[in-house]
Amino acid sequence: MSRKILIYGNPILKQKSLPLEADTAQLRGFIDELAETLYRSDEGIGLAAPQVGELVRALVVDIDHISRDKRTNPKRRLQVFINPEIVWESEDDISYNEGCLSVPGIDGKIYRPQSLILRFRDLNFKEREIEADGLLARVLQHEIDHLNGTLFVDRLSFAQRALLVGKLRNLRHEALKQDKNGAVENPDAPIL
Ligand code: QAP
Ligand code: CO
Repeated sequence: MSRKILIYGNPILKQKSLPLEADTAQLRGFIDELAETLYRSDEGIGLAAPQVGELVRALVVDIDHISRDKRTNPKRRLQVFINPEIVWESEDDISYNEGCLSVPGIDGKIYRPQSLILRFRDLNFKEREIEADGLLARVLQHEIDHLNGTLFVDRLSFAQRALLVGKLRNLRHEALKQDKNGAVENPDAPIL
């Protein structure tokens, strides 16, 4: 079953997620739902648990999901990361244009380290470590931000954000419509 993706303005996206304790049947079921939600999106390459309303430290990535031609190459390349921790990052910050399924229609240039070493658990709860750079390192940092309640728009400069105020306000109204009984923040509160 695919889940509803929470939109900018929903306060769940600002909360910190909790570590997962063990490999359980529920965890596998949930990761399947997270993956299905990512693949349903057609335009997503990464999705973190809080984006579907679960405040747990899990995320899924498929960095070729958008670029792959599904007719000639239908094979999915899903990567699952549970309780991810960045144990090393490079000193060099590079800029990259980021987007987010929870902030549809908006993108922005963000500086982040080019490469990193990540420690995490796989679906069997086995501890693993990978070195990542390029797009994978970028998406991992973006998704780990979600686990800590940070969105890429929170990392934009004041001037960059000022240009997006109108669009962000519209998204916040969408979040309110999406979650009528939920505690969505006041959609008319100032954004800057
Ligand atoms: C994170 O984001 C990411 O605005 C994953 O209208 C992406 O998959 C990190 C998406 C790029 C770094 C670089 C965005 C879909 C998907 C949109 C996504 C949209 C539809 C974003
Ligand atoms: Co995102």
